[in-house]
Amino acid sequence: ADNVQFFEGVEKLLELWFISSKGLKQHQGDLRQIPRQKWESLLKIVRCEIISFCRNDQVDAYVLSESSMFVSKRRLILKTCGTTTPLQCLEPLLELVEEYTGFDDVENVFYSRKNYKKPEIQISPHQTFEEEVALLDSLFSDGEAYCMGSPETDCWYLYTLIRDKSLQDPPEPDQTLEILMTHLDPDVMSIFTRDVCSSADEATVKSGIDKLIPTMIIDDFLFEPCGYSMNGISKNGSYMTIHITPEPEFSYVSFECNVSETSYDEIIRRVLNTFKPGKFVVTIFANKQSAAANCPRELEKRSDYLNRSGDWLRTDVQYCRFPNYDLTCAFFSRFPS
Ligand code: PUT
Repeated sequence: ADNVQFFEGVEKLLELWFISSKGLKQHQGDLRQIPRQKWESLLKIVRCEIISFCRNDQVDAYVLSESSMFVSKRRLILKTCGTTTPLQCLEPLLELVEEYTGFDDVENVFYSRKNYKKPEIQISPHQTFEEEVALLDSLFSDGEAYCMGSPETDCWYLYTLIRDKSLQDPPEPDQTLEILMTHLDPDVMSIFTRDVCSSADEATVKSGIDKLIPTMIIDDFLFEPCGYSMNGISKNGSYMTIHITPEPEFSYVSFECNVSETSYDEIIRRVLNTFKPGKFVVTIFANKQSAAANCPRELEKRSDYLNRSGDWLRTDVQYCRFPNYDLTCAFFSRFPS
């Protein structure tokens, strides 16, 4: 209907790893030393705010009015949707980090996003990837920009630093799985409305989100009149996060986690059976130290997902080898039955 106010669910995802030029071994700094009020001021620049918080010994997890933020010793993940402006906060963020933690260098940056549904409503520098890259290039000397898929239809953009080796020796294991879904099943999406569920917890259980990675402690939020966000954290420091824009005209769901698995096949199938998307893009990053080191290759070889809730065929795939990570980005569409 024409009276439905459009919302851009597609997130901008920024992941930064900090390091000290004096080496990490003796370094006492920790991003969690940055006071809450400083994060709040920074998030004002991004045009969002904190609405919920949970933590464990390894990671602080914030649910934001527009998605999520995870803060651990030297890694920051800021994922924001709508018309937020995360790259506007980058310069003040680097200053804040140095002031409170002593980290004086960035080991790596990953800035990524899917193509927006409505780029014209975004605020500078986020209207085009070229403008985003120009800002990132003004702060980092060794960044490269990539576009996977087709800019004419569905694509996924990435900016990352290309350095010969990790500054930390040996590098710590790291991996990330992301699934970005559109054209979702309207019956599933209705769960994430106040008409159908009266609490976030009800939506989490009814949809089966609580079963996707059962070891996660969940902090969830159901928006008024609709929309849903959750963060999950587990004792070993891994996280998951899901954000849902349920309106049928522009439905969008993102799933992300960094659990260490030798195969992501099972988690991907669970996510597909839970949300039943019409289309989705999967990205897997893994470094050589990770138990998931072979997962980017595994995804590269997968040409379909044939499941109880649908058959999806691959429409495009790209495999990239970076100095410290392998990455696969694969696009799938539901096969008409
Ligand atoms: N979103 C980027 C993930 C990179 C590896 N942790």
